Amino acid sequence: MARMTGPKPLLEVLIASPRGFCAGVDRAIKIVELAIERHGPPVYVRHEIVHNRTVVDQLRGLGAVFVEELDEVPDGRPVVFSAHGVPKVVPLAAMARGLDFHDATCPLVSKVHRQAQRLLEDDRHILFIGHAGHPEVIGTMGQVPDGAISLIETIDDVAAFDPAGRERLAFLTQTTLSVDDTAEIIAALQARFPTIRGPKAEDICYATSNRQAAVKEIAPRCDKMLVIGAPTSSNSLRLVEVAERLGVPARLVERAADIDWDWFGAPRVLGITAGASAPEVLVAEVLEALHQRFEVRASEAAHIEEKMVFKLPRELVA
Ligand code: 10D
Ligand code: SF4
Repeated sequence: MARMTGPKPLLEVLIASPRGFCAGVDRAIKIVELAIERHGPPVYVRHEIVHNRTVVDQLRGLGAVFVEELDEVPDGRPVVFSAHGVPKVVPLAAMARGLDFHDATCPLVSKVHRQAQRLLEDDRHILFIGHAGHPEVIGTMGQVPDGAISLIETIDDVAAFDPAGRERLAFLTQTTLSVDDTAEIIAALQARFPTIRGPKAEDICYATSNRQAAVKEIAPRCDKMLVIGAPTSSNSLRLVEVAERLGVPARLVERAADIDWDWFGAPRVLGITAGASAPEVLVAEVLEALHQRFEVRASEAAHIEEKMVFKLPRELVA
């Protein structure tokens, strides 16, 4: 859309609440900051601490060095494991090398890791519902030996799964999935394997489901929606899907500069939300870009309350 010279068009903006940082992301970022205070820079971080470039750049400015594998961490330097979790071999390798490590795995991801361990001890084969290649999936599947767990991405995978005589089955899920898609996959699993065991409380975390519920609540009032988050961020991508399935054209933007104004056009009501790894400063930046082109009337909508806070690792607060 070309910039206006006359009076700016009116734009009502509904800002979803909750949006943005969850308790696990808050904790992971604090762990990196505290590790830098404690050890001095550089502190290595295995994988992006959370999937957001602004967060990563800020921590890099404080002295964090981001790497993908433990091999890239020099001897004698501390390393932080990202919020998405790591396969069991990673802390073992760090210990073998005598590295100081801090685990920023979200406690809700660690809970799934413990469930996987218990199911293994109970001699059950695990069907893990998640997206191939995602670090959380690699981390959780890496809690048990290769043959003890199978990845299920779609309903077709449920039909194609060959139990090969295994009767003792159980399922677990990635924490950041689509609530609706996952319910369908679980229903298909239960229909095909009536004795399959599931988690007591579902593994999709409170932050993922609340952010999706807030989008569902505001979408019927919106003509378009912007989701602030990275293309690598599973929970952010799911928010775009939720809006689009409700018939609201939605786009993922990392920051204001990514907004495609031709696509944006001139909606009457715009919804805005942010993934669990997107800082509030990016929401403010997007609002500022809208103010430059529109007469914006912004208000918060949905109002699902969140009070979750996670404790920091003892070694960093003692
Ligand atoms: O891709 P994602 O949604 O799993 O991660 P992101 O870093 O965007 O958000 C935080 C979620 C975590 C660490 C998974 F639980
Ligand atoms: Fe933890 Fe959920 Fe946040 Fe992931 S999205 S870090 S599981 S609270």
